[in-house]
Amino acid sequence: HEQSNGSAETTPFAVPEIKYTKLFINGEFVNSIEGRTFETVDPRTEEVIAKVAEGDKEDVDVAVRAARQAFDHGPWPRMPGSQRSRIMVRFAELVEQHVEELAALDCVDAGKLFVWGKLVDIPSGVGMLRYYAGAADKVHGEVLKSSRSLHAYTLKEPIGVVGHIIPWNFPTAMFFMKVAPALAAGCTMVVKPAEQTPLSALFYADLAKQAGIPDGVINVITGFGHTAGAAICSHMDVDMVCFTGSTEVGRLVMQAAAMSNLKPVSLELGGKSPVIIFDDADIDKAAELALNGILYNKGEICVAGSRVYVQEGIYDEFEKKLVEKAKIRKLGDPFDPNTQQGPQVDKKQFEKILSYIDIGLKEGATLLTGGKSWGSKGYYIEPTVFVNVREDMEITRDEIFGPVMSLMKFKTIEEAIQRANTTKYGLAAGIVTNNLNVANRVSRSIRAGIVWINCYFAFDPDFPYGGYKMSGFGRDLGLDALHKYLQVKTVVTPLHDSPW
Ligand code: TXE
Repeated sequence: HEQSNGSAETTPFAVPEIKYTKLFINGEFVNSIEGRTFETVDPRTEEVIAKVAEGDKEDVDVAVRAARQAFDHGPWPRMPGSQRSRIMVRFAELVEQHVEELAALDCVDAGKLFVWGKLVDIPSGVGMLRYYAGAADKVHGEVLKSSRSLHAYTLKEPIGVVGHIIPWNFPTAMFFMKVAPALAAGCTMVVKPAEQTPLSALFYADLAKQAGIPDGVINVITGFGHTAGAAICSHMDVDMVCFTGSTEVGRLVMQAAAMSNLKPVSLELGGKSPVIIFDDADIDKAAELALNGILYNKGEICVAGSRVYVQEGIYDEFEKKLVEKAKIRKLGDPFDPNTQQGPQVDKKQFEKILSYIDIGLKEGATLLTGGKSWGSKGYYIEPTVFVNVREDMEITRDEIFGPVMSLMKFKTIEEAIQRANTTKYGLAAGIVTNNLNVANRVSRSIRAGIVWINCYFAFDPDFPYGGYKMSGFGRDLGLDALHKYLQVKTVVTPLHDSPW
Protein backbone atom coordinates (compact mmCIF):
# COMPACT_ATOMS: atom_id res chain seq x y z
CA HIS A 1 0.00 0.00 0.00
CA GLU A 2 1.34 3.35 -0.99
CA GLN A 3 2.13 5.84 1.70
CA SER A 4 -0.28 8.75 1.54
CA ASN A 5 1.18 12.19 0.94
CA GLY A 6 -1.03 14.07 3.36
CA SER A 7 -0.46 14.21 7.08
CA ALA A 8 -2.32 15.58 10.04
CA GLU A 9 0.02 18.57 10.11
CA THR A 10 -0.41 19.66 6.50
CA THR A 11 -4.13 19.30 5.95
CA PRO A 12 -6.21 22.45 6.39
CA PHE A 13 -8.82 20.78 8.58
CA ALA A 14 -6.40 18.73 10.67
CA VAL A 15 -8.29 19.18 13.93
CA PRO A 16 -11.19 21.60 13.84
CA GLU A 17 -11.86 23.84 16.79
CA ILE A 18 -13.80 21.80 19.34
CA LYS A 19 -16.62 24.12 20.38
CA TYR A 20 -18.95 21.85 22.30
CA THR A 21 -17.94 19.36 24.97
CA LYS A 22 -20.74 19.58 27.54
CA LEU A 23 -24.06 17.81 27.92
CA PHE A 24 -26.96 19.52 26.15
CA ILE A 25 -30.03 19.55 28.39
CA ASN A 26 -33.13 21.70 28.02
CA GLY A 27 -31.45 23.98 25.49
CA GLU A 28 -28.26 24.60 27.51
CA PHE A 29 -24.76 23.17 27.56
CA VAL A 30 -24.04 21.99 31.10
CA ASN A 31 -21.40 20.03 32.99
CA SER A 32 -22.32 16.61 34.26
CA ILE A 33 -23.62 16.58 37.83
CA GLU A 34 -20.56 14.70 39.06
CA GLY A 35 -18.30 16.96 36.97
CA ARG A 36 -16.58 13.97 35.36
CA THR A 37 -15.23 13.99 31.80
CA PHE A 38 -13.87 11.39 29.40
CA GLU A 39 -11.38 11.63 26.56
CA THR A 40 -12.16 11.25 22.90
CA VAL A 41 -9.19 10.09 20.84
CA ASP A 42 -8.01 10.80 17.29
CA PRO A 43 -7.58 7.36 15.68
CA ARG A 44 -5.00 8.74 13.23
CA THR A 45 -2.57 9.76 15.95
CA GLU A 46 -3.87 7.98 19.09
CA GLU A 47 -3.86 11.43 20.75
CA VAL A 48 -6.62 12.98 22.84
CA ILE A 49 -8.79 15.45 20.88
CA ALA A 50 -10.98 16.72 23.71
CA LYS A 51 -12.36 16.01 27.15
CA VAL A 52 -16.10 15.62 27.03
CA ALA A 53 -18.66 15.72 29.86
CA GLU A 54 -19.43 12.23 31.12
CA GLY A 55 -23.14 11.95 31.73
CA ASP A 56 -24.45 9.28 34.09
CA LYS A 57 -27.80 8.15 35.49
CA GLU A 58 -28.47 11.44 37.34
CA ASP A 59 -27.83 13.45 34.18
CA VAL A 60 -30.12 11.15 32.23
CA ASP A 61 -32.81 11.79 34.86
CA VAL A 62 -32.52 15.55 34.34
CA ALA A 63 -32.56 15.19 30.56
CA VAL A 64 -35.59 12.87 30.63
CA ARG A 65 -37.42 15.36 32.88
CA ALA A 66 -36.72 18.11 30.32
CA ALA A 67 -37.89 15.91 27.46
CA ARG A 68 -40.99 14.86 29.44
CA GLN A 69 -41.88 18.47 30.17
CA ALA A 70 -41.35 19.43 26.52
CA PHE A 71 -43.56 16.54 25.45
CA ASP A 72 -46.34 16.91 28.01
CA HIS A 73 -46.57 20.70 28.02
CA GLY A 74 -44.33 22.13 25.30
CA PRO A 75 -45.25 23.38 21.83
CA TRP A 76 -43.42 20.76 19.73
CA PRO A 77 -45.95 17.89 19.75
CA ARG A 78 -48.85 20.36 19.61
CA MET A 79 -47.84 22.61 16.74
CA PRO A 80 -49.13 21.84 13.25
CA GLY A 81 -46.87 19.47 11.34
CA SER A 82 -46.28 22.19 8.75
CA GLN A 83 -44.64 24.35 11.43
CA ARG A 84 -42.39 21.52 12.61
CA SER A 85 -41.55 20.99 8.96
CA ARG A 86 -40.42 24.61 8.49
CA ILE A 87 -38.17 24.41 11.55
CA MET A 88 -36.68 21.12 10.38
CA VAL A 89 -35.88 22.65 6.98
CA ARG A 90 -34.10 25.51 8.76
CA PHE A 91 -32.16 22.92 10.78
CA ALA A 92 -31.17 21.21 7.51
CA GLU A 93 -29.95 24.52 6.08
CA LEU A 94 -27.81 25.21 9.13
CA VAL A 95 -26.23 21.76 8.92
CA GLU A 96 -25.52 22.39 5.24
CA GLN A 97 -23.79 25.68 6.06
CA HIS A 98 -21.37 23.86 8.39
CA VAL A 99 -20.67 20.85 6.20
CA GLU A 100 -16.85 21.13 6.22
CA GLU A 101 -16.57 21.67 9.94
CA LEU A 102 -18.90 18.75 10.64
CA ALA A 103 -17.12 16.43 8.19
CA ALA A 104 -13.84 17.38 9.91
CA LEU A 105 -15.29 16.56 13.33
CA ASP A 106 -16.41 13.09 12.23
CA CYS A 107 -13.03 12.66 10.51
CA VAL A 108 -10.94 13.25 13.65
CA ASP A 109 -13.41 11.50 15.93
CA ALA A 110 -14.08 8.37 13.86
CA GLY A 111 -11.28 8.21 11.27
CA LYS A 112 -13.82 8.68 8.48
CA LEU A 113 -12.67 10.03 5.12
CA PHE A 114 -13.13 13.80 5.12
CA VAL A 115 -14.18 13.91 1.47
CA TRP A 116 -16.82 11.23 1.99
CA GLY A 117 -18.08 13.06 5.06
CA LYS A 118 -18.43 16.20 3.03
CA LEU A 119 -20.02 14.52 0.03
CA VAL A 120 -21.99 11.71 1.62
CA ASP A 121 -22.37 11.59 5.41
CA ILE A 122 -23.29 15.18 6.21
CA PRO A 123 -25.43 15.65 3.07
CA SER A 124 -27.23 12.38 3.91
CA GLY A 125 -28.13 13.83 7.32
CA VAL A 126 -29.40 16.97 5.59
CA GLY A 127 -31.37 14.79 3.17
CA MET A 128 -33.00 12.89 6.02
CA LEU A 129 -34.04 16.12 7.73
CA ARG A 130 -35.58 17.38 4.48
CA TYR A 131 -37.27 14.05 3.73
CA TYR A 132 -38.95 13.86 7.16
CA ALA A 133 -39.72 17.60 7.11
CA GLY A 134 -41.70 16.80 3.97
CA ALA A 135 -43.59 14.09 5.83
CA ALA A 136 -44.28 16.03 9.05
CA ASP A 137 -47.48 17.65 7.71
CA LYS A 138 -48.78 14.46 6.11
CA VAL A 139 -49.33 12.39 9.23
CA HIS A 140 -52.95 11.38 9.60
CA GLY A 141 -55.12 8.48 10.65
CA GLU A 142 -57.96 6.96 8.70
CA VAL A 143 -61.70 6.52 8.85
CA LEU A 144 -62.59 2.96 9.75
CA LYS A 145 -65.54 0.94 8.57
CA SER A 146 -67.52 -0.92 11.15
CA SER A 147 -69.86 -3.88 11.16
CA ARG A 148 -72.07 -1.93 13.54
CA SER A 149 -73.61 1.52 13.60
CA LEU A 150 -70.46 3.22 14.77
CA HIS A 151 -68.30 5.99 13.45
CA ALA A 152 -64.65 5.31 14.11
CA TYR A 153 -61.32 6.71 13.05
CA THR A 154 -57.68 6.48 14.01
CA LEU A 155 -55.39 9.25 15.22
CA LYS A 156 -51.63 9.04 14.83
CA GLU A 157 -50.01 10.47 17.94
CA PRO A 158 -46.32 10.88 18.74
CA ILE A 159 -45.12 8.06 20.98
CA GLY A 160 -43.59 10.44 23.55
CA VAL A 161 -40.09 10.71 24.98
CA VAL A 162 -37.69 8.65 22.89
CA GLY A 163 -34.22 7.43 23.89
CA HIS A 164 -31.84 7.25 20.94
CA ILE A 165 -28.64 5.27 21.37
CA ILE A 166 -26.21 5.87 18.54
CA PRO A 167 -23.08 3.97 17.42
CA TRP A 168 -19.75 5.45 16.35
CA ASN A 169 -19.41 4.25 12.76
CA PHE A 170 -21.72 6.89 11.24
CA PRO A 171 -22.02 9.59 13.91
CA THR A 172 -23.95 11.92 11.60
CA ALA A 173 -26.09 9.59 9.50
CA MET A 174 -27.12 7.56 12.56
CA PHE A 175 -27.96 10.72 14.49
CA PHE A 176 -30.35 11.96 11.80
CA MET A 177 -31.69 8.51 10.96
CA LYS A 178 -33.08 8.45 14.50
CA VAL A 179 -33.66 12.12 15.28
CA ALA A 180 -35.26 13.30 12.01
CA PRO A 181 -38.29 10.95 11.90
CA ALA A 182 -38.81 11.34 15.66
CA LEU A 183 -38.87 15.14 15.26
CA ALA A 184 -41.34 14.93 12.39
CA ALA A 185 -43.61 12.71 14.49
CA GLY A 186 -43.63 15.31 17.28
CA CYS A 187 -41.59 13.34 19.80
CA THR A 188 -39.04 14.72 22.26
CA MET A 189 -35.82 12.86 22.91
CA VAL A 190 -32.66 12.07 24.79
CA VAL A 191 -29.81 11.15 22.46
CA LYS A 192 -26.73 9.29 23.59
CA PRO A 193 -23.98 9.32 20.98
CA ALA A 194 -21.26 6.67 21.20
CA GLU A 195 -18.43 7.46 23.62
CA GLN A 196 -15.93 7.16 20.76
CA THR A 197 -17.63 9.88 18.68
CA PRO A 198 -19.51 12.43 20.79
CA LEU A 199 -18.47 15.65 19.04
CA SER A 200 -20.78 16.12 16.06
CA ALA A 201 -23.94 15.26 18.06
CA LEU A 202 -23.24 18.20 20.39
CA PHE A 203 -22.76 20.46 17.37
CA TYR A 204 -26.12 19.28 15.99
CA ALA A 205 -27.79 20.05 19.31
CA ASP A 206 -26.61 23.65 19.05
CA LEU A 207 -27.77 23.95 15.42
CA ALA A 208 -31.17 22.53 16.40
CA LYS A 209 -31.56 25.30 18.96
CA GLN A 210 -30.52 27.95 16.43
CA ALA A 211 -33.09 26.54 13.99
CA GLY A 212 -35.85 27.11 16.55
CA ILE A 213 -36.40 23.62 17.93
CA PRO A 214 -37.78 24.35 21.41
CA ASP A 215 -35.72 23.63 24.52
CA GLY A 216 -36.10 20.12 25.86
CA VAL A 217 -37.03 18.56 22.50
CA ILE A 218 -33.48 17.33 21.74
CA ASN A 219 -31.22 16.58 24.70
CA VAL A 220 -27.78 15.06 24.19
CA ILE A 221 -26.09 13.07 26.94
CA THR A 222 -22.52 12.14 26.13
CA GLY A 223 -21.15 9.25 28.16
CA PHE A 224 -20.75 5.51 28.31
CA GLY A 225 -23.13 2.73 27.43
CA HIS A 226 -23.21 0.76 30.66
CA THR A 227 -23.98 3.96 32.64
CA ALA A 228 -25.79 6.65 30.62
CA GLY A 229 -27.03 4.26 27.91
CA ALA A 230 -28.32 1.72 30.41
CA ALA A 231 -30.06 4.48 32.41
CA ILE A 232 -32.00 5.55 29.32
CA CYS A 233 -33.07 1.97 28.58
CA SER A 234 -34.37 1.30 32.09
CA HIS A 235 -35.91 4.73 32.65
CA MET A 236 -39.58 4.58 33.66
CA ASP A 237 -40.37 7.84 31.88
CA VAL A 238 -38.81 7.03 28.50
CA ASP A 239 -41.55 5.80 26.16
CA MET A 240 -39.39 4.09 23.53
CA VAL A 241 -35.74 3.26 22.84
CA CYS A 242 -34.19 3.11 19.39
CA PHE A 243 -30.79 1.50 19.38
CA THR A 244 -28.11 0.81 16.80
CA GLY A 245 -25.11 -1.20 17.94
CA SER A 246 -23.94 -4.69 18.75
CA THR A 247 -26.24 -7.69 19.06
CA GLU A 248 -24.98 -8.30 22.62
CA VAL A 249 -25.95 -4.80 23.77
CA GLY A 250 -29.22 -5.04 21.81
CA ARG A 251 -30.15 -7.92 24.09
CA LEU A 252 -29.38 -5.77 27.17
CA VAL A 253 -31.48 -2.91 25.78
CA MET A 254 -34.47 -5.20 25.30
CA GLN A 255 -33.99 -6.74 28.72
CA ALA A 256 -33.85 -3.32 30.41
CA ALA A 257 -36.97 -2.24 28.54
CA ALA A 258 -38.79 -5.39 29.60
CA MET A 259 -37.75 -5.06 33.24
CA SER A 260 -38.72 -1.38 33.53
CA ASN A 261 -41.83 0.01 31.85
CA LEU A 262 -42.09 -2.42 28.88
CA LYS A 263 -41.20 0.37 26.49
CA PRO A 264 -41.09 -0.69 22.85
CA VAL A 265 -37.61 -0.90 21.37
CA SER A 266 -36.26 -0.92 17.87
CA LEU A 267 -32.92 -2.62 17.38
CA GLU A 268 -30.57 -2.28 14.45
CA LEU A 269 -27.80 -4.75 15.21
CA GLY A 270 -24.93 -6.56 13.59
CA GLY A 271 -24.69 -8.20 10.19
CA LYS A 272 -22.66 -10.66 8.14
CA SER A 273 -24.07 -9.85 4.76
CA PRO A 274 -23.50 -12.04 1.68
CA VAL A 275 -22.62 -10.75 -1.78
CA ILE A 276 -23.39 -13.38 -4.44
CA ILE A 277 -21.70 -13.02 -7.80
CA PHE A 278 -22.90 -15.16 -10.70
CA ASP A 279 -20.97 -16.43 -13.72
CA ASP A 280 -22.48 -13.89 -16.13
CA ALA A 281 -21.17 -10.90 -14.16
CA ASP A 282 -18.64 -8.39 -15.50
CA ILE A 283 -15.69 -9.64 -13.47
CA ASP A 284 -13.88 -6.34 -13.13
CA LYS A 285 -16.96 -4.45 -11.98
CA ALA A 286 -18.01 -7.26 -9.67
CA ALA A 287 -14.57 -7.31 -8.02
CA GLU A 288 -14.78 -3.54 -7.51
CA LEU A 289 -18.27 -3.86 -6.02
CA ALA A 290 -17.21 -6.66 -3.67
CA LEU A 291 -14.11 -4.79 -2.56
CA ASN A 292 -16.02 -1.59 -1.86
CA GLY A 293 -18.63 -3.71 -0.13
CA ILE A 294 -16.10 -4.69 2.54
CA LEU A 295 -13.79 -1.66 2.57
CA TYR A 296 -16.24 1.25 2.61
CA ASN A 297 -15.83 3.07 5.91
CA LYS A 298 -12.98 0.59 6.64
CA GLY A 299 -15.51 -2.20 7.01
CA GLU A 300 -17.14 -0.46 9.97
CA ILE A 301 -20.64 -0.59 8.56
CA CYS A 302 -23.42 -2.90 9.66
CA VAL A 303 -24.32 -3.85 6.07
CA ALA A 304 -20.71 -4.60 5.00
CA GLY A 305 -20.54 -7.37 2.39
CA SER A 306 -18.27 -9.55 4.49
CA ARG A 307 -19.08 -12.92 2.89
CA VAL A 308 -18.48 -12.98 -0.84
CA TYR A 309 -19.71 -15.98 -2.87
CA VAL A 310 -18.46 -16.27 -6.44
CA GLN A 311 -19.70 -18.83 -8.95
CA GLU A 312 -17.07 -21.34 -10.04
CA GLY A 313 -16.91 -20.33 -13.74
CA ILE A 314 -15.42 -16.92 -12.97
CA TYR A 315 -13.95 -17.62 -9.57
CA ASP A 316 -10.25 -17.81 -10.48
CA GLU A 317 -10.23 -14.65 -12.53
CA PHE A 318 -12.32 -12.85 -9.91
CA GLU A 319 -9.87 -13.79 -7.19
CA LYS A 320 -6.96 -12.43 -9.22
CA LYS A 321 -8.71 -9.11 -9.90
CA LEU A 322 -9.81 -8.73 -6.31
CA VAL A 323 -6.27 -9.12 -5.00
CA GLU A 324 -4.86 -6.68 -7.58
CA LYS A 325 -7.42 -4.10 -6.56
CA ALA A 326 -6.99 -4.68 -2.83
CA LYS A 327 -3.23 -4.20 -3.07
CA ILE A 328 -3.48 -0.74 -4.61
CA ARG A 329 -5.93 0.64 -2.06
CA LYS A 330 -4.44 3.74 -0.51
CA LEU A 331 -4.38 3.79 3.24
CA GLY A 332 -3.55 7.01 5.01
CA ASP A 333 -4.69 10.17 6.70
CA PRO A 334 -8.45 10.46 6.16
CA PHE A 335 -8.08 14.21 5.51
CA ASP A 336 -5.96 13.50 2.41
CA PRO A 337 -8.27 13.46 -0.65
CA ASN A 338 -6.19 10.62 -2.17
CA THR A 339 -6.74 8.33 0.80
CA GLN A 340 -9.21 5.50 0.27
CA GLN A 341 -9.09 3.93 3.71
CA GLY A 342 -8.57 5.62 7.07
CA PRO A 343 -7.91 4.18 10.54
CA GLN A 344 -10.33 1.99 12.51
CA VAL A 345 -12.29 3.95 15.08
CA ASP A 346 -10.33 3.05 18.22
CA LYS A 347 -7.85 0.71 19.83
CA LYS A 348 -10.54 -1.73 20.96
CA GLN A 349 -11.93 -2.13 17.45
CA PHE A 350 -8.41 -2.31 15.97
CA GLU A 351 -7.46 -5.10 18.37
CA LYS A 352 -10.74 -6.93 17.83
CA ILE A 353 -10.14 -7.04 14.07
CA LEU A 354 -6.53 -8.21 14.41
CA SER A 355 -7.59 -10.90 16.85
CA TYR A 356 -10.18 -12.17 14.34
CA ILE A 357 -7.44 -12.35 11.70
CA ASP A 358 -5.46 -14.55 14.13
CA ILE A 359 -8.51 -16.70 14.78
CA GLY A 360 -8.99 -17.14 11.02
CA LEU A 361 -5.43 -18.36 10.61
CA LYS A 362 -5.78 -20.73 13.56
CA GLU A 363 -9.03 -22.06 12.09
CA GLY A 364 -7.12 -23.00 8.93
CA ALA A 365 -8.23 -20.23 6.58
CA THR A 366 -5.68 -18.82 4.11
CA LEU A 367 -4.81 -15.15 3.71
CA LEU A 368 -5.04 -14.11 0.09
CA THR A 369 -3.95 -10.57 0.87
CA GLY A 370 -3.52 -8.26 3.87
CA GLY A 371 -3.76 -9.52 7.43
CA LYS A 372 -1.63 -6.95 9.22
CA SER A 373 -1.79 -3.51 10.75
CA TRP A 374 -0.37 -0.69 8.63
CA GLY A 375 1.88 2.28 9.41
CA SER A 376 3.74 3.20 12.56
CA LYS A 377 0.93 5.02 14.34
CA GLY A 378 -2.83 5.10 14.18
CA TYR A 379 -5.29 2.21 13.98
CA TYR A 380 -4.85 1.20 10.34
CA ILE A 381 -5.45 -2.34 9.05
CA GLU A 382 -4.66 -3.64 5.56
CA PRO A 383 -7.52 -4.74 3.31
CA THR A 384 -7.71 -8.43 4.14
CA VAL A 385 -9.18 -11.34 2.18
CA PHE A 386 -9.45 -14.89 3.50
CA VAL A 387 -9.99 -17.95 1.32
CA ASN A 388 -10.41 -21.60 2.29
CA VAL A 389 -13.18 -20.52 4.61
CA ARG A 390 -16.37 -22.26 5.63
CA GLU A 391 -19.60 -20.95 7.16
CA ASP A 392 -18.88 -22.71 10.44
CA MET A 393 -15.64 -20.79 11.04
CA GLU A 394 -15.74 -17.90 13.49
CA ILE A 395 -14.42 -15.44 10.92
CA THR A 396 -17.35 -16.26 8.62
CA ARG A 397 -19.93 -16.49 11.41
CA ASP A 398 -19.15 -13.39 13.48
CA GLU A 399 -19.36 -9.73 12.62
CA ILE A 400 -15.74 -8.53 12.51
CA PHE A 401 -16.60 -4.93 11.63
CA GLY A 402 -13.37 -4.28 9.78
CA PRO A 403 -11.75 -4.64 6.35
CA VAL A 404 -11.83 -8.46 6.42
CA MET A 405 -13.60 -10.50 3.74
CA SER A 406 -14.36 -14.23 3.55
CA LEU A 407 -14.22 -15.23 -0.12
CA MET A 408 -15.95 -18.46 -1.16
CA LYS A 409 -16.80 -20.41 -4.32
CA PHE A 410 -20.19 -21.91 -5.20
CA LYS A 411 -21.68 -24.01 -8.01
CA THR A 412 -25.48 -23.68 -8.16
CA ILE A 413 -28.14 -21.08 -7.31
CA GLU A 414 -29.62 -23.41 -4.70
CA GLU A 415 -26.25 -23.75 -3.02
CA ALA A 416 -25.71 -19.96 -3.04
CA ILE A 417 -29.10 -19.31 -1.44
CA GLN A 418 -28.63 -21.96 1.19
CA ARG A 419 -25.13 -20.81 2.15
CA ALA A 420 -25.99 -17.10 2.05
CA ASN A 421 -28.76 -17.81 4.57
CA THR A 422 -26.42 -19.79 6.83
CA THR A 423 -26.03 -16.96 9.32
CA LYS A 424 -27.72 -15.75 12.47
CA TYR A 425 -27.87 -12.28 10.91
CA GLY A 426 -30.12 -10.85 8.20
CA LEU A 427 -29.39 -7.22 7.50
CA ALA A 428 -28.40 -6.95 3.82
CA ALA A 429 -27.37 -8.91 0.74
CA GLY A 430 -25.91 -8.18 -2.69
CA ILE A 431 -26.52 -10.02 -5.95
CA VAL A 432 -24.52 -9.50 -9.14
CA THR A 433 -26.06 -10.95 -12.30
CA ASN A 434 -27.73 -9.82 -15.51
CA ASN A 435 -30.18 -12.70 -15.37
CA LEU A 436 -33.47 -11.27 -14.16
CA ASN A 437 -34.86 -14.65 -13.19
CA VAL A 438 -31.84 -15.40 -11.04
CA ALA A 439 -31.97 -11.93 -9.45
CA ASN A 440 -35.68 -12.28 -8.66
CA ARG A 441 -35.37 -15.75 -7.27
CA VAL A 442 -32.36 -15.03 -5.09
CA SER A 443 -33.63 -11.68 -3.77
CA ARG A 444 -36.85 -13.33 -2.60
CA SER A 445 -35.02 -16.24 -0.99
CA ILE A 446 -32.54 -14.28 1.09
CA ARG A 447 -33.71 -13.50 4.60
CA ALA A 448 -32.41 -9.94 4.93
CA GLY A 449 -33.88 -6.45 5.30
CA ILE A 450 -32.38 -4.98 2.13
CA VAL A 451 -31.16 -6.65 -1.07
CA TRP A 452 -29.05 -4.78 -3.62
CA ILE A 453 -28.97 -6.10 -7.17
CA ASN A 454 -25.97 -4.94 -9.24
CA CYS A 455 -25.19 -2.26 -6.68
CA TYR A 456 -24.26 -2.07 -3.01
CA PHE A 457 -24.80 0.47 -0.23
CA ALA A 458 -27.50 2.17 -2.31
CA PHE A 459 -29.24 4.06 0.50
CA ASP A 460 -31.88 6.73 0.22
CA PRO A 461 -34.11 8.41 2.79
CA ASP A 462 -37.03 6.71 1.02
CA PHE A 463 -35.69 3.17 1.48
CA PRO A 464 -36.53 1.50 4.79
CA TYR A 465 -33.88 -0.83 6.10
CA GLY A 466 -33.39 -2.98 9.16
CA GLY A 467 -32.91 -6.51 10.28
CA TYR A 468 -34.26 -10.01 9.93
CA LYS A 469 -33.23 -12.61 12.50
CA MET A 470 -30.57 -11.47 15.01
CA SER A 471 -29.88 -8.27 13.09
CA GLY A 472 -32.79 -6.85 15.07
CA PHE A 473 -36.20 -5.46 14.22
CA GLY A 474 -37.91 -2.20 13.38
CA ARG A 475 -36.98 -0.12 10.36
CA ASP A 476 -34.89 3.01 9.95
CA LEU A 477 -35.50 5.40 7.03
CA GLY A 478 -38.55 5.59 4.80
CA LEU A 479 -42.04 6.20 6.08
CA ASP A 480 -41.77 2.98 8.11
CA ALA A 481 -39.37 4.82 10.42
CA LEU A 482 -41.78 7.73 10.84
CA HIS A 483 -44.58 5.34 11.82
CA LYS A 484 -42.32 3.72 14.39
CA TYR A 485 -42.53 6.97 16.38
CA LEU A 486 -46.34 7.19 16.16
CA GLN A 487 -49.01 5.56 18.28
CA VAL A 488 -52.33 4.56 16.76
CA LYS A 489 -55.37 5.66 18.75
CA THR A 490 -58.82 4.49 17.72
CA VAL A 491 -61.72 6.85 18.46
CA VAL A 492 -65.28 5.46 18.34
CA THR A 493 -68.65 7.18 18.60
CA PRO A 494 -72.19 5.86 17.90
CA LEU A 495 -73.87 7.01 14.71
CA HIS A 496 -77.27 7.00 16.40
CA ASP A 497 -78.46 7.45 19.96
CA SER A 498 -77.00 4.55 21.79
CA PRO A 499 -78.59 2.66 24.66
CA TRP A 500 -75.53 3.19 26.94
O1 TXE B 1 -20.84 -1.49 20.35
P1 TXE B 1 -21.93 -1.16 21.44
P2 TXE B 1 -19.25 -1.38 20.45
C1 TXE B 1 -20.90 -4.01 16.46
C2 TXE B 1 -19.59 -4.26 15.75
C3 TXE B 1 -18.59 -3.84 16.76
C4 TXE B 1 -19.24 -4.30 18.03
C5 TXE B 1 -18.77 -3.65 19.28
O2 TXE B 1 -19.47 -5.65 15.50
O3 TXE B 1 -17.33 -4.43 16.57
O4 TXE B 1 -20.61 -4.01 17.84
O5 TXE B 1 -18.83 -2.24 19.19
C6 TXE B 1 -24.09 1.99 23.75
N1 TXE B 1 -27.07 0.01 27.45
N2 TXE B 1 -21.49 -2.72 16.10
O6 TXE B 1 -18.74 -2.07 21.68
O7 TXE B 1 -21.34 -1.35 22.80
C7 TXE B 1 -22.73 2.54 23.45
O8 TXE B 1 -22.35 3.51 24.41
C8 TXE B 1 -27.32 0.97 26.56
C9 TXE B 1 -22.44 -2.76 15.01
O9 TXE B 1 -18.86 0.02 20.28
O10 TXE B 1 -23.14 -1.93 21.08
C10 TXE B 1 -22.93 3.10 22.06
O11 TXE B 1 -23.58 4.35 22.11
N3 TXE B 1 -26.46 1.39 25.64
C11 TXE B 1 -23.17 -1.50 14.88
C12 TXE B 1 -23.87 2.06 21.42
O12 TXE B 1 -24.49 1.40 22.53
C13 TXE B 1 -25.25 0.80 25.62
C14 TXE B 1 -22.50 -0.24 15.19
C15 TXE B 1 -23.19 1.02 20.55
O13 TXE B 1 -22.16 0.41 21.24
C16 TXE B 1 -24.91 -0.22 26.53
C17 TXE B 1 -21.60 -0.35 16.31
C18 TXE B 1 -25.88 -0.62 27.48
N4 TXE B 1 -25.65 -1.59 28.37
C19 TXE B 1 -21.10 -1.57 16.70
N5 TXE B 1 -23.65 -0.62 26.26
C20 TXE B 1 -24.14 -1.41 13.73
N6 TXE B 1 -25.20 -2.19 13.77
O14 TXE B 1 -23.99 -0.58 12.85
C21 TXE B 1 -23.20 0.11 25.21
N7 TXE B 1 -24.17 0.99 24.82
